[in-house]
Amino acid sequence: MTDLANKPVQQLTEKEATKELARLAAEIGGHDRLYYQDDAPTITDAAYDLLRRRNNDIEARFPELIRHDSPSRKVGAKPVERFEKVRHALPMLSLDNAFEDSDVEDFVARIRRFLGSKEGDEIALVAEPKIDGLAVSLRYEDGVFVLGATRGDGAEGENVTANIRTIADIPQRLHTRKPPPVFEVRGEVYMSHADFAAMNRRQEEKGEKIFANPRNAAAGSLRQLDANMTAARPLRFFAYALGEVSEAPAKTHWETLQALKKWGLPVNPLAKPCGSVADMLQFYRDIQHQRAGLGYDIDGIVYKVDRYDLQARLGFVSRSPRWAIAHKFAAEQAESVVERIAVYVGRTGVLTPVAHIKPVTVGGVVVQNVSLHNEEEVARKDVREGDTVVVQRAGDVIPQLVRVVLERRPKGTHAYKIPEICPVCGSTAVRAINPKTGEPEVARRCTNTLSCPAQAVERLYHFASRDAFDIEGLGEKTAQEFFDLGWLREPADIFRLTEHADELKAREGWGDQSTAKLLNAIEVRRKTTPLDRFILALGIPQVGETTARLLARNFHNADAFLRSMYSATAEEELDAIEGIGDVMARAIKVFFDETHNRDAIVRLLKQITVVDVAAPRAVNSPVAGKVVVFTGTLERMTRAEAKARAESLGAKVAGSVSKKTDLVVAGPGAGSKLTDAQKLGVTVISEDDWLKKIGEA
Ligand code: D41
Repeated sequence: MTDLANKPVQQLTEKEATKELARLAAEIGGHDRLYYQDDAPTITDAAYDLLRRRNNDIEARFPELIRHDSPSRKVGAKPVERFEKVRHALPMLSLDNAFEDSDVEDFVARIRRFLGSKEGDEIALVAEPKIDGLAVSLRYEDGVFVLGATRGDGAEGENVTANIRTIADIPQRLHTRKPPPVFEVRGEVYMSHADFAAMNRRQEEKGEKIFANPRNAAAGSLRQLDANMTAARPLRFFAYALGEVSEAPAKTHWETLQALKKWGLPVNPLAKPCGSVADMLQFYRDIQHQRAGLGYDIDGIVYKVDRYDLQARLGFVSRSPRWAIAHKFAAEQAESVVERIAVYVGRTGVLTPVAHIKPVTVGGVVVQNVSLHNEEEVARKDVREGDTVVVQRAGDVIPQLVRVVLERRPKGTHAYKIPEICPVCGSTAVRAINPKTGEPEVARRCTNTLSCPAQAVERLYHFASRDAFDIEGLGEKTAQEFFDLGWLREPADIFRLTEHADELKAREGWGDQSTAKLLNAIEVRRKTTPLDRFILALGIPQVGETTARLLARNFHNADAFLRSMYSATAEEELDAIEGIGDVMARAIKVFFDETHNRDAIVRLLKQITVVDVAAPRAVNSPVAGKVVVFTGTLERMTRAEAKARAESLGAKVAGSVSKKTDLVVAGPGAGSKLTDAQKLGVTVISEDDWLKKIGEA
């Protein structure tokens, strides 16, 4: 393997190249995770760049071997300050709108008149769903993707090539042996409903911005200055037109769609040829019925004249082609009155205000609850109890509150204020500061992470998960089942599940074996879980694996850790740890200040024994575990440096000499500590001897 990793790219066989690309994808992917998610890179930037360069060189030699998960799709480039402007080789036109059936009839009649077509002559058109995303232009030169741009104002857009490369739907090369020298494709970047919901859930858990709809999410994701952010977002693409091309693949729009599909570009599967206005309106109604189940937002139907020669004759007026039109679905809106604004607590402790409105039918569905997302959103729209509001169903799925009808606001209303205590458990609810931006998160959260009923299942499941207590068999479903039975309310209950062994064995889906297996897994963890996993399991906001490990290595055992967290100086002590900033320190302190959390930890520690964690690199060091005292003037380093170095080697540095002291390092001018050491018979060495001892002389 190492031999292969060093073999010059020019000498690789195809088989070796395949192997190398697989290795590089895994390796670079791993380094990306360490860098972007854990903030803990393990190689230098230069070494990382070398891996990437090798990957790119191999791909240049064997383009057909480019992997779907290739690092070249994930960029790795530094974030840009802002996007470069690009002029579109051919302007990106806009679409005229039709709202009524008669508008569509007029559209076709206009075309017939313009072309002078005779009665009975069929004008072939293509109807396709109008994707509610954002339009982009992709440029391929000799079949290779070279430029991706947003539509912008139609004449000039932004260069988002690096971001486009991360979209798995979009091929880096056209799948054809003879690609035209220049080939521009236009289409829509969008996000599916499922991916949108999952992404918003993740955003919410991280306390980051929630997007109002898939379109905004797609736009926000595509316009990330750091392409690595885009790569983490599930964007998709449908192609629907050509831009500048040195050679068109066909003479009609329909055939072009088929060619695009063959060349590896996704084309909407619902597009359909139509021969008459009746066909077009039938298609419109068919799709309208399928709309809610499509899995992505569409906001209408686009009709296009099929033949390119006719398109050319029709030309365009101002910025819209005469040969195409968008038949919009009516925005489904209705008015209602806000009866009450209630607050719900999600599984991650986030407080979400929801407007309960007088039931109203919007697009055939009764709406009575509308999420207001967060307190900033409520303030922005200034929604109050008693207000008349306009609601709509976005993409026909999620009801939204569009605006307040201010003219109809009754007298004596008050601006809404979100409660600062959790409505479920009564604990304080706070808006944490995002460590990256220094701004408060939009989400307000209940701080009773461990025993708030609203968060219980999520927390229990997290507690037992692989990176935390690693209790196999206690997944989300089981945690929910036990919670519903009343057996599990907080982490301590996990270790009392044995009390329910007989009942469990008798339950549907459980037997002697699976019960024994689960209880055994729990017993094993009762005494084998190390401090870092324990800390991670607590679910302290902002504390991930890396921070949990840092804390564990710093405090070594649960006692010392908790004592520090409950002390008045907790924040300073945390702040002093390399890798923990003041925002993080504050978040941790808030967690331990909540008495519900303290009580839950006390109950938990009655059940389990947490295994100590050694300081890193303590092994093999000649001073590991030794208690060392520095005294006098050190000449080769500062006192702080000496202390940090000794601690990193596993020594404990004490401030005064006692029976427990193993070693005193004395420089010139040493006073009482030196005499104490001599009295107690503690070994005294010079600074030079110390450096020799730790191998740094
Ligand atoms: O699905 C769409 N959003 C869509 C947009 C589509 N299916 N076809 C389109 N066709 C055009 C022309 C006819 C001008 C090539 C479009 C758009 N334009 C368009 N998207 C945004 C502005 C214009």
